[in-house]
Amino acid sequence: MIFKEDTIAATATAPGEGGIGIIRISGPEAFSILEKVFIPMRKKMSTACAADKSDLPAAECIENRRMTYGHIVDPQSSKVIDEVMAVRMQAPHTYTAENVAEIQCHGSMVSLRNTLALVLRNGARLAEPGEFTKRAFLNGRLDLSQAEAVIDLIKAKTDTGFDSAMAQLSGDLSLKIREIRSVLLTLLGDITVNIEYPDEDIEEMTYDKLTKSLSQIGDMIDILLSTAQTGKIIKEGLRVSIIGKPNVGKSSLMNALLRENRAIVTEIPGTTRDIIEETLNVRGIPICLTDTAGIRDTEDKIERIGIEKSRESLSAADLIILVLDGSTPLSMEDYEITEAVQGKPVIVLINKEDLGVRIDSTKIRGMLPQAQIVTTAVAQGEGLKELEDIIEDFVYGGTVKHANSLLITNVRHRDLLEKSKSSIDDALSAAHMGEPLDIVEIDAKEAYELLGQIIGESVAGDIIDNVFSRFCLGK
Ligand SMILES: Nc1nc2c(ncn2[C@@H]2O[C@H](COP(=O)(O)OP(=O)(O)OP(=O)(O)O)[C@@H](O)[C@H]2O)c(=O)[nH]1
Ligand SMILES: [Mg+2]
Repeated sequence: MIFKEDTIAATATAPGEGGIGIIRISGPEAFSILEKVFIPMRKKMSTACAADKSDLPAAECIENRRMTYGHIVDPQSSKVIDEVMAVRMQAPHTYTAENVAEIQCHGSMVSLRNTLALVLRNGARLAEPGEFTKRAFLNGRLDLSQAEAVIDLIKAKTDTGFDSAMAQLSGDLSLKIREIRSVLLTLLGDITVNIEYPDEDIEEMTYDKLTKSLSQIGDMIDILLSTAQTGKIIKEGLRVSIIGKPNVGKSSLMNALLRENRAIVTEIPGTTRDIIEETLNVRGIPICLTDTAGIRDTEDKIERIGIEKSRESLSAADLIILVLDGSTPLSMEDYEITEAVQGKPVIVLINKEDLGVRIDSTKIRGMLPQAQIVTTAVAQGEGLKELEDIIEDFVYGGTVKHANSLLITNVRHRDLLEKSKSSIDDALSAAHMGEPLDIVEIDAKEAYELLGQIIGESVAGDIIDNVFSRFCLGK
């Protein structure tokens, strides 16, 4: 890990036009660079620049953490680049824990480009993606899992995703990891004392105590891991595919869930011939919803290609909604599709309830024991709430929602938790077999190291570089 003590700068706002655009500068030269390129409106300055002190260096007219009005001026050509507000923030109480200056320009690409170029010409280096947050980590203001939460926060698509990232940023995950590590550390200490000083008058480490303590640690890791499936869905979205034979109401369902007329709906079987994909938010769960062509035997070349795509979408889905026309008895086509979803997570919709139900749900339950069954009339908006309840239940797996918004959403964290759990399991089976303490100790130590990597203790430089390379510029 190379930590260069230089001064970095970048545009912190998203590229494009906007009301304002911000240039951020961090490092030892941040203030002196600001002083070179920014001329505050001194005449209007009051207390900070008392009496007639117009000879004062610009920086002294800019109070710490106070927005100051002025102009960005090229010191070489004296050309005015933009009219701005600037602020300087004294280390260590800043985002990076270094001296930070920020310039609020007009949100024009030209102004931002020219201001940044000027800042770079006057001593700053262009920041790498994520470098500001990386400095916050290297300066000890955030641990690694908190720094990673910043990316998730920026990229969150739903309130739930945002809440979970906020929980991680505020240190909830770090706290849990430190808690597990401290229990483990106590155990490691007991083991060491028993190995090194067996004759001393100390509490003996029995195998019973050892296995109890290891199981307790394993359970703590498992509780965190149990949120990983939900966490993945909250972060990446749930892929839901609507399938069924033609004319059962698949596109009507998509439109009803989206609350807009996205897909064409007609009484003609075979209306949808291609895959239609849309993203939506069901109670904070990001969903990638696919409406497909009705599956049936057909001579139509285009429809056949569409049906092939329907089958592909079916195998890629996390959850399938199988729609049936409840007003007619099950047909051969329904049986075939039911066969295709065997063993997969599926919700069966018995639709068109308003026309009378002629499908026996016990028959469906017999064919698809894993399925949840809902009766709906999607054209009338009937049964949608129940459907959303089932989707929500599927994602949260019946576990208490919101009580603890901390979810394992990061693959790196999940990976390390799984590895540390398996080391604890190894230690546990060694203990069960009555292996010598130092054998148990090796695996327990391994778990301690792995958990440390989640929060960035005992972590190699290349992993850190990898984490921060995924940030956007200016963050
Ligand atoms: N009575 C009643 N009609 C419905 C209901 N849902 C859909 N329909 C009607 O059923 C017909 C077919 O609906 P679509 O949503 O196009 O069906 P689809 O499954 O997408 O059909 P394909 O795209 O051809 O596979 C339309 O005339 C809808 O208005 C319902 O709950 N009740
Ligand atoms: Mg359709």
